Amino acid sequence: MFSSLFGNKEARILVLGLDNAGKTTILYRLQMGEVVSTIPTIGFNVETVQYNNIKFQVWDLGGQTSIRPYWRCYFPNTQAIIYVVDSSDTDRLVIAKEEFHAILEEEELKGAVLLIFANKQDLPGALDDAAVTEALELHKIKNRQWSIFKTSAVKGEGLFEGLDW
Ligand SMILES: Nc1nc2c(ncn2[C@@H]2O[C@H](COP(=O)(O)OP(=O)(O)OP(=O)(O)O)[C@@H](O)[C@H]2O)c(=O)[nH]1
Ligand SMILES: [Mg+2]
Repeated sequence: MFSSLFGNKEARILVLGLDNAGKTTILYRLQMGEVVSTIPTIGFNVETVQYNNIKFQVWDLGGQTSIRPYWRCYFPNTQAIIYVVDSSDTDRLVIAKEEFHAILEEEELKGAVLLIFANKQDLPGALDDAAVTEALELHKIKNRQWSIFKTSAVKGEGLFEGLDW
């Protein structure tokens, strides 16, 4: 009753992207406000992030090639995807694009809004949001809500702007 009176909402968010993109770093930056040292995620991490009257249940899944097929186990009931890209890893942007467009085809995710983080903006040579938009072919997205933000998980920049959206 309390939450219905005061408008507390809950949202289930999946954080996806290639290995080393910064997903786990982003999760703990959002949750604790700190940079934690990470190891490659085998499986998942899940944390609740309370922000602006919304309780975000944030699922961070491992991004290595061999475990990407398991992402789909987490698709049901997802309101939003945060797709994290290492903007400095230009060699793998094509793979990042292919994985992203495969996600767009998923029936269970048809209703999910799409928030893209062009992460690692602090690194020299990182592509900006316009270049990542181009590389991921975001303009091909039809009838979906999407937005892209420049982020640096290590500096703590851009992440909450994305959540605000
Ligand atoms: N310079 C810089 N490094 C970052 C940033 N975000 C993450 N990293 C680093 O990138 C490496 C990988 O970060 P993780 O958060 O473990 O990556 P992940 O996407 O969870 O990787 P998997 O669990 O293997 O899917 C770590 O060394 C992080 O410290 C960033 O914004 N800038
Ligand atoms: Mg991880």
